[in-house]
Amino acid sequence: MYGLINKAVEGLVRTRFGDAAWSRIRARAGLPDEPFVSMEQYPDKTTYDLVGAATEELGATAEAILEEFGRFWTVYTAEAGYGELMKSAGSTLPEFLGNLDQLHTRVKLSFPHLMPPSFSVSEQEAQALVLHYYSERPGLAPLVVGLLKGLGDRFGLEVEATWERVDGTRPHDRFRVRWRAKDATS
Ligand code: 1MF
Repeated sequence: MYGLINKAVEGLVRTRFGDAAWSRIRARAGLPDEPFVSMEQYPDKTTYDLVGAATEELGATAEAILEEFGRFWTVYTAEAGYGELMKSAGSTLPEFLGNLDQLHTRVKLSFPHLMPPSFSVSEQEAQALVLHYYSERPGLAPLVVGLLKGLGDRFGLEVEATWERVDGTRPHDRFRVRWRAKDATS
């Protein structure tokens, strides 16, 4: 994956747990003490190893770390030069989710090695929908839960999401997403 992903993991760990925690996680993942380069390609294994090392150092589950990362990513990318990209995808949660494939098509025009997942929306209601997530990369459904919650933060919504694996001709993860406006006090 593009180094931007690993930089974001580093940013999350450093801001939430400090520089020392990051040093230990990086070392435990067997990675050299060198900065990640956003536009360079890294093996997916690098990212998975970082998540694995973080579970051990922080005593948290991979699911919890992936979810936290997903939430962080929506803010991180908006601040790391992709604010316009995020804006262009929509100003409501359902609109944004319906535009995710277009968003990735746009990124891939500039960064052709992108291996984007694919999303589609079904069963849309006033405050609920079903999101289908197709990815070449295994095990990342909890990350998508975090992305949904991060988008909720972005749009002032409290988001609940449950997911299940769907087998068949096109295996994927299916999320039942529900939201309501966050009240002003929370
Ligand atoms: O293949 C990739 O490197 C890759 C990287 C990031 C593929 C997808 C993504 C984004 N995606 C990550 C989790 C899913 C992984 C998977 O199933 O394969 C999150 C998608 C997403 C969902 C909800 C809301 C927002 C989302 O992302 C917005 C986004 C997506 C891509 C980028 C930025 C924001 C992006 C921009 C530039 C990139 C790479 C990704 O590459 C760079 C970066 C800096 C300099 C040069 C190239």
